[in-house]
Amino acid sequence: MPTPPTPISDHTVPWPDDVAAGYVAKGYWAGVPLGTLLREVADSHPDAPALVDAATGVRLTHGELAQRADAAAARLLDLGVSRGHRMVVQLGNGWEFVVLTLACLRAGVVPVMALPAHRRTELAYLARHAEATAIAVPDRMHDFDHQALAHELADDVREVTGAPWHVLVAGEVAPGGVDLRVLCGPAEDPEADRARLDAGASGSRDVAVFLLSGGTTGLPKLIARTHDDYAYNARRSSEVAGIDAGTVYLVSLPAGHNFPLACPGILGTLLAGGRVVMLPSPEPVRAFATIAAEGVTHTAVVPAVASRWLDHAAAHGSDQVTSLRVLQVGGARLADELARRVRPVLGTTLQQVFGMAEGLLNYTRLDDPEDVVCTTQGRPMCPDDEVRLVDELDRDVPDGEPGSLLTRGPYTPRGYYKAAEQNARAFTEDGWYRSGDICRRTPEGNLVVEGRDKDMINRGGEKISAEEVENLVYQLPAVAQVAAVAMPDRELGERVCLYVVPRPGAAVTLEEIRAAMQSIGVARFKLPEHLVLVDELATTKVGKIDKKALRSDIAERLAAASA
Ligand code: OOB
Repeated sequence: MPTPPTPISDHTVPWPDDVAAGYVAKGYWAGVPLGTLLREVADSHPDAPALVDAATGVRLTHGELAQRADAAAARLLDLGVSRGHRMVVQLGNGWEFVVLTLACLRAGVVPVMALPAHRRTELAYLARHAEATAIAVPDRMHDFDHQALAHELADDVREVTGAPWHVLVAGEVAPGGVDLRVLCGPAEDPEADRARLDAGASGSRDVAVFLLSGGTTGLPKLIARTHDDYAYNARRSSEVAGIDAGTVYLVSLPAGHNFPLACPGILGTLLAGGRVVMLPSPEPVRAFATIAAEGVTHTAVVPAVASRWLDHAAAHGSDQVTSLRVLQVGGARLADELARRVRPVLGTTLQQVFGMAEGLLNYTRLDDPEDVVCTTQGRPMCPDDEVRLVDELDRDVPDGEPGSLLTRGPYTPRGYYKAAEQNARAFTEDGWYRSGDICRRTPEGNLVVEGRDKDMINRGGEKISAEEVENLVYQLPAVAQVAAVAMPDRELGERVCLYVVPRPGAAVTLEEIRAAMQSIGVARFKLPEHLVLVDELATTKVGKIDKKALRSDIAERLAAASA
């Protein structure tokens, strides 16, 4: 049986022992792997509905879901994909995503949560960096042949792992692939599967999933979330969002994002015995129809989607969404004016969520005064979340002043996976994560996100590293110098704007840059949407490109153009 070259624990940064002991003593870390916790829920509610795939009509009870997850886990073991192995998961929002994720948690296979938008550059990097031995993809999605790309990665990945590369496909399976729907199909011998998986269960301190960082560096970093910390993340989020066995939670954001996966998302809802409804996109007509048909009580969206839903309800009424009790909005700053429309227009309670795949989650509480809900991004969910707001020299700023947010806590790992160099910058020596968000604390202790000091572009909740885009654009011979900056946008909050200094005598257009990036194969949301050609780029006193100046320059140009 092939063994991946490196055990995950060789490259993770654990919490210090005394700190970990404190988290156990306080009950945050339950000492039970997520797969086992989910299995136990199914034992207590076997006949309760657990999963609905709104696109295909597939419906599973908690008992059926748990049995299928165990069966799929056992089939993975039979394939040679086993505890400690890594699998890139790039699936749409269908039932297979849930069964496979649970199967991985049961088998101790660590899913690397890729996004459907990722292309060759991102997938090859993730698979190599994680030393993955398997990938799960749809056959095609949005006219892209994911299956073909998954096979094309084989040589690239095997160069690193030296192990077979398994391509699991949801849909029409080409030769050489494994049929994911068969793998995730009904169990043949549930008791035997269960005994086998219980016997080989993960340790609770083992890594359960790899999440992707929003990213400020050239390549995305992997965040190793352990069973203990991620189970707490999901369970405590459920409490704060009012999730219980009667909850019907709609997933319409990409399911591999931390927000719909575990804040409380899929895992938090299943752990509470509730029902998860999977929908491929948050487009309002289908989303509203699904909310009405399934009696959805909770869902999570980004501000750009909230805005579309508000417009849709304002135009067509809110009769279809009367079951919706909590609308969580996060991933990017929600404008106060939009927030104030949620209750009157949709008739539902707004919960703002300021979170990060690295850990820390802030929520407004369901019983907070309307003013707090509409003008703040909430407060940490755990009493032992530590948050500091600091100046450039890491000194705490006075209360009420904006500062850069640093955090530690029971579900915020102390470092990225296999990234010693970045860790030295992104974490302080005593383990605080530098989120790069500039926040202010209100007198009641809520946080208001006022900006950021990290080089990232937040396009409607999709995080784009400026450095990653710049590295790609530097591959064009006509480009002498490039800077990627956020430009303000009504619909998405921000979009990618490029400032380029062309080489003498060379010309370059936005279309050429986009075409070049697409031919390399990168996620579409990273493509620049505006180009400004300049003779030189302003620099700061220390000789770095002055991004702040560029951000105000593009904002001024746009304002002048629309005046
Ligand atoms: C969520 O996670 P990521 O990892 O995609 O992005 C984290 C970053 C934060 O550092 C912050 O810059 C921004 O996204 N952000 C917000 C925000 N929520 C996230 N900025 C302003 N207001 C908010 N409410 O985006 C994420 C993870 C879990 C739950 C919700 C969102």
